[in-house]
Order: sequence, then C-alpha cells, then structure tokens
Amino acid sequence: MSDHQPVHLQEYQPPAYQVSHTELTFDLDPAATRVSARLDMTRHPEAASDAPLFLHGEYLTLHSLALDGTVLDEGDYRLVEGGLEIARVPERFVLESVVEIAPCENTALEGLYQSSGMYCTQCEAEGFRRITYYPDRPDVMATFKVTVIGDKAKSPVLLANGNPVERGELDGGRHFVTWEDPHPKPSYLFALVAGELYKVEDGFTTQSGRDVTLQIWVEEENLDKTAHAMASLKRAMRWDEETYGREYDLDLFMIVAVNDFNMGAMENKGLNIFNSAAVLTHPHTATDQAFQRVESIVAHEYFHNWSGNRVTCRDWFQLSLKEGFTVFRDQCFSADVNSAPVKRIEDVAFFRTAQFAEDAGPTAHPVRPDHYIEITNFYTLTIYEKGAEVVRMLCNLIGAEAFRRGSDLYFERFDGQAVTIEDFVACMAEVSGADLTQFMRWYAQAGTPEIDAYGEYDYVHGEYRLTLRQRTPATPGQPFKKPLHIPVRLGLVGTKSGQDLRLTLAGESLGTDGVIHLREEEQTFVFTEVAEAPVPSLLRDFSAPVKLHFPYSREELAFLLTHDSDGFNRWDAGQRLAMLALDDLIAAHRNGVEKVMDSRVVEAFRLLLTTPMEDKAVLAEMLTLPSEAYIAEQQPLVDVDAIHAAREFVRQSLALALRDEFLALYEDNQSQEAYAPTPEQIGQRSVKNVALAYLMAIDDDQGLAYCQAQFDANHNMTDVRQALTLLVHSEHNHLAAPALKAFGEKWAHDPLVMDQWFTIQVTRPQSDALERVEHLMQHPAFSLKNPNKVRALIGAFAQNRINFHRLDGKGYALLADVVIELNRLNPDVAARMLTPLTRWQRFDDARQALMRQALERIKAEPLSANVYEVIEKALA
Ligand code: 0A1
Ligand code: ZN
Repeated sequence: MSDHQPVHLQEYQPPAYQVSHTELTFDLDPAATRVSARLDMTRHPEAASDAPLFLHGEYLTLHSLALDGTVLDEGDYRLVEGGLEIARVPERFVLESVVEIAPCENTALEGLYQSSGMYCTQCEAEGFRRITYYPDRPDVMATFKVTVIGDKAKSPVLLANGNPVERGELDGGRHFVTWEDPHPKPSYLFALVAGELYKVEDGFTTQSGRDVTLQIWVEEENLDKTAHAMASLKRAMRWDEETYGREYDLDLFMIVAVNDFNMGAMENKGLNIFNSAAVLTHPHTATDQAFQRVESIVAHEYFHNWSGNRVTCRDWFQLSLKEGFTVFRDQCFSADVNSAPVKRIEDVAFFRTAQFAEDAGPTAHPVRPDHYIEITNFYTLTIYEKGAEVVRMLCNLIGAEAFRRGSDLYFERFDGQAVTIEDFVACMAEVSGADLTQFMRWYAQAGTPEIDAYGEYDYVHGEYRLTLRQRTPATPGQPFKKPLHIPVRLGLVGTKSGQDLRLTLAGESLGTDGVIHLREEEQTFVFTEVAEAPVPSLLRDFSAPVKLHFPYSREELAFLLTHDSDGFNRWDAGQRLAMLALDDLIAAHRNGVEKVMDSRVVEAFRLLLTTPMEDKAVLAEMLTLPSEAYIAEQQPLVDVDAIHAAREFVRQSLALALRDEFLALYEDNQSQEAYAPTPEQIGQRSVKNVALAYLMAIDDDQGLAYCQAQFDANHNMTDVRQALTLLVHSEHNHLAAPALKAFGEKWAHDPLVMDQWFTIQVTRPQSDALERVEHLMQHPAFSLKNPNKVRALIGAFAQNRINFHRLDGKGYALLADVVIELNRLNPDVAARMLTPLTRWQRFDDARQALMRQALERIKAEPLSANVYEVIEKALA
C-alpha cells in the first residue's frame, strides 16, 4: 500500500511551457535560505492554449508568486502533490516566485544542502525542485543568471555555473557574486557552491587558441591533494579535442570537492561538484587505485560537457544516452593514457561480477528502462556500464572512423537539444549505412545473453565448424526474449603452430582476428582452409556483454593462456582454468571430500611467474584468482562457505608450491623511486603486492617480515594499505592491533584515510568482523549522514561474504537496521545499501528465509520512494 506511482516511457509528452531564461537570487542561510526566481516562459507551439502550467516543487515554503508583475493569491494557483499548478497562463509570460528552504536540514543531499559547513547543490536527476518551483525536466533548457548572496566571513567564496559577471558588498557583513551561463541548460545541471574554500588554479589553451582558466576548490587542508586531478583534467581536455574534436566552451572550468556526496561526481555546467574521494589524492593518503579512479572520474565529468550537457537527454529513460556514451569515452581515455589491456581486464572483471549480478536479480532492467518509480534508483551498472558496452559494440560494428563521423554528426545535429537514444543510434546508422534495427534490442531487453558454443575440426576438409546458440534468460516483466545481434570477435589458434590461423568464412577472408555476427538463435559458421586443428579464442576483448560457454579442456585453456594473441583472452583463459579447479574444490568441500589441488593450475602459474612479462600490471591480473563474488556468479546456488574455503585452498596451495617464485617476485619488484602514479610504477607495485598476499596466505616468516617492514617503511598509501590489510586479515593480532592503532591515530584528521581504515577492518575474514562493524559505528569518525562513511563501513562489510552471510542472520539484521535509519536520512543511499539483500534467491533456504525476514522488516516501515521501489521488486 503506497502512493508511489511509476512513470512510463510511453507516456512521454513534450513540456507545455518552455523556459527561455532563468534568473535566480539565493540569500543564503543554513535554516532559511531565500530563493527568488524569475522565469521567462513561452507556451510550446503545439500545446493547447488552455494548457495549465505545472511547476515541480518539493520541500519548499512558498512566500510569493507573481505572473507578469501581478501578485497571485491562493485562488490563482493550486499547491498539488509534487508542485504547483496555475490553470491559465498567457502564451508568453514572466513568472516570479520567492521560496524558503533549509539547507541545514537536508540530509538527503539532493537540492541545496550543507557539507562541512559549506553550501552545495546536487540537482540531477530531480533535485532542482527542492530549490525552487520549476519545470524540472531535462527537455526544458534555459540560460541562467544567478546571484548568490552570503555571509562574507563564512562564505567568502560564492560560485555558480558559467562566468562571474558582477560582485559587490552588502550591508550586515554580506556580499554577492552574479554568474551568467550563456549555454541553455536543463535544471539538473544547475550548481551553486558557497563557503570557505581555497583554490588551485591552472590554465589550458584549446585547439582553437582560447585560454581557459581551470580551478579546483577545496578546504584549506586539502590544497596539496589536487595536483593529480588537475593534470588529469588537462589530459582529458586534450584527449577530447584529439579523439572527438570536442573543445571546451566557457572561459572557466571549476571543480569543487565536497565531503558529503551521494555519488562520485556531477557534471554541472562549468562547475563540476565532486565527492572529495573522487578528486583528492596524495601519495601518502591515496592508493594507486584511487589515483586511477580520480583520473577516470575527472575525465568522465569533463567529457559530459559535450555528451550530456551540450546534447542532453529528452527524459530520464534516455539516461544511458549520456551515461553509456560517457563511460565508453572515459574508458577509452583511461586505456589510452594507461595500460590498455589492464584497463579492459579490470573493467570486464568488475562488469561480469557486479552488472551480471544486477541483470540476474530482481532489479534487472534494460539499458533503456520503460518505467520507474524513482529515477535515482536507475543510476545503475546497467545504465552506465552495460550502456558503455553497447556503445563499444556500436563502435566496433561500424568501425572507429565511422563512429567518429557519427559522433560528429550527433553533436552537430543536436547541439543545444534534449534527445533520445534513437537519435544517437540513427547518426551511427546514417554515417555507416549499417542496419542497426536488430541492434536496438540491446537497449530494450534486460538480462545477460548466454551463448553456448561448440566447435568441430574436420581434418579431411580442413574445416572448422563453430556453432553458436544464444538465449537470454527471462527477467522481471520480460518473460520472452528475442535474439540479439551479437558481435563475436575471435581467432583460431593453431595447436601445432601456436599462431592465429587465417580465417576464411564463406569464401571471404577475415584476417587472423575477425568478427562474426550472431543474429539468429542458432548459427553455424564454417571456416574453410583451416590447415591444422585449432583452439578457438572466442569473444576476444569481451566483444559483447554476454556469458560465453565453450567446453574447453584444461589443456586447451593452458594452451590459450600462453598462446592467445589477444591479451584479454589470455587472462580470461587463466580465469576459466582457475574456475574449473575451483568448481571441483567447491564440490569437494560440499561433499566433505579431501581437497586436492589441480597441478595444471600450479604449472600454469609457475610458467607465468618464470616467464618475463613486459606489462607487470597484466601479470598481476593474471596472478589474481576470480573473486568470491565472481565465483558466486558462476554457481547455480551460492554456497558462501564452500566458495571461500575453495578459494583459500587454491591461494594457499599456490603459495606453498610457488613460495620461492613469489618471494623472488616480491624482492625483484622493490623500487626506490619517488612515488608517481605511472603505469610502470603501478604495475610494479601491483605485482609486488600480489606476491606479498600469497606469502601472507601461508604464514611465511619471510613474507610476514616483509609485510611488517613494508608497513613500517611508510612509503606510499598503496604499499601501506596493502601491508596493513594483510596484517589485519591474518591471524597475527599482536602485529595487526598496534599497526591499526598507529594508523588510526596518525590519520584521525583525514576522513578519506579513515574510510580506508574502516574498510580494512570490516573486510577481514575472521568471525569477529560483524562485532567490529558494531563497534566502529560508535567511532567518532563514523557518521550515518556521510555516504562515504556508510560505504566504507557498512557497504564494505556487506561485501565480506562469509561474514555478511552469517548463518545467525546478524549480518542481514545489521544491514536492515542501517537501511531503516538511512531511509529517513538519505533515501538514495538507503536504496543502494539494500542491494545485497535483494539477491536472496541465489542462496540456500536458511539464508533465503533470513534475508527475506530482513526485507520484510524494512517493508513494514514508512518508506521513501527509493527504498519502496527496491523492496517491492525484491519481494515480488
Ligand atoms: N551524472 C553523474 C552522476 C550523478 C547522478 C546522481 C547524483 O545525485 C543523485 C549525483 C551524480 C555522473 O554520471 O557522473
Ligand atoms: Zn556520468
């Protein structure tokens, strides 16, 4: 029972009234900010002349409303659910309103709120309606002029989108700055920041010779943590010019770091607002991973200036239009400036774990959903990451050169407009002549397609017959699926030569590395002139977001691991080989049979460890076993304990058998260089730290000494964090406890380091993890109001599989308690934290019952739309 109603794509109507220009004045006060708005409005030519005017508005106290200068009284308008309505308005008019809002009470972190004493905004998707009455939808685009008035002492810095055009002093210790943004934008790209902020400034000259001022605004103590973000920004600006011909379009580009933020960052026009975790780095406080994340998020938000801002979404069903495309762009950027194969491996490993799980669960939805209750729930791995995979397939299908022409056409044709996914795909079809009709199903069908592949070599005719059969499992609301157009990149690796064989298909040569197009439910591809028996290397570089099953033998996988010319598939062969061994061990554990390590895996690892490899980051990936979460994804029914036991057994067996090799790898990859987040250094640290983890898995004395020494050396956070993690996750409490204490005291002043300190403790495999969570929730550095803290402590614990899934149900109960509290404070974060509980169908009966019980307990509360929607789906 609830009044949370879904919105449907089918019901889209263009807005009856447009805003051409918006003027806002903010008189800032924590409990009573006054927002005055002046909107120049026009009726849509196709709207009826008696179409009422509806403006969104939530959590607003209306002070006054005037139409063309005439004050309206309560008979002239109606306050309705979610906004206000005026029955009749002229064709063109000016609407003025004054409202009051309370940023200090805003714990949802949507609209105007306070973070560490400063004011900031988050308007995507529907936060602007918490600031003023407005047609808060992306297809209403206006130019903005914004005046921010604040206390001179508390808010010396007053920022908004665009360029500052006027500033001055006011009575009572107050001052103001006026900003103008000449580019029409939807309300979701509005931003305002005010507070005691400090800037680091730099410059960039665009390809056409315009000088742009770049500023990163932070709290004073973080001034030394901006260099990497600034360098990343400049690289991204150059890359977008070189790769997409896209130039920045204002004189000023600002980034602000805030401590309380629901997501990673936000692409507001000219004024990007970042979660401090997504922008601040320092060798002593941030790991290599954090450095790389900052680089990619800075680039992502910058790239939105074109893919999102200049061309935006018609409605929120089109969210992946900007997000899928922009993630694809940031992935390509990171691949270009770092190690490309490692970037792909990392992205796919994450994708196959987390997005596959989403696509297989009760909240599965297409890349373009057709209905939602709360759009905030749809900022998902499917919209972002699967959306990016779909754009990548498009690019590969038509070729990079056509893709560039298609994107040029898209940006030119739709500049300043709010458009749809069809508009984007139509540009790609137009420039390439490709028929993308069937391809569009990727946007409409949820669920991960599975391909069963089978191959046969005919010695007599020198033919290789490859049969592929596709099926997409049913997902909620979509019982039947149609076949998709799936590009399968492949090679045939000769078992004698170890080389890629030439591919000839229906008389046509595909070179040695080609793409076949699976469009039917089942198709057989006959390769001719195949001189020797091959092992097929399928789905190279993960050419489509599918699960591919092929009955590889372990020998064939070991062969691909060393001979495949595709780096991604070499890695994947190793993962498949490890999975086969893990499957046996999971079965052994369940049946109470003694576990025996597969010597083929040991020998494959020995070969990896003894063969020099250029890209050390790739080696680190190849030496890393599939995660427990990924292994779980592969099982029909998740046995949490068996998976953990099997994986630990493999880790320990490998470490015991290859102890000397791991030791040598560790010793050979020490570096005295000053820290730099370069691909070479990162690769070296990764491989060294993987080796250390193996040594710590078997309690090796030398390994332990190295681990302690690495912690004490205190060289950089990557090494320190790894050492501390390994100590805390070991049984050596007498070493772990003082190290944790020292670390916690040293970094008590730095929230981002304390987040890591929390995570390290609650991810330990020992059975006291849950008690540690309970204890740490009382720690002065913890707060349920700060999303980073919630993620670092509660979110991280929910990833600690053996402990979260404790059979006494305490892990689930703890999460439910947190969700119930967050449902009141911050519905967006509450709904996200709920995710692990929604996957109950995957577990055994006892756990299913406990997880459902936790969900039912949440359901009994008065729920926000966010949590309501997720709970309804989870319990449907
Ligand atoms: N557009 C941003 C993501 C974002 C979405 C919603 C937010 O608040 C509820 C914040 C950020 C991006 O893709 O980076
Ligand atoms: Zn984005």
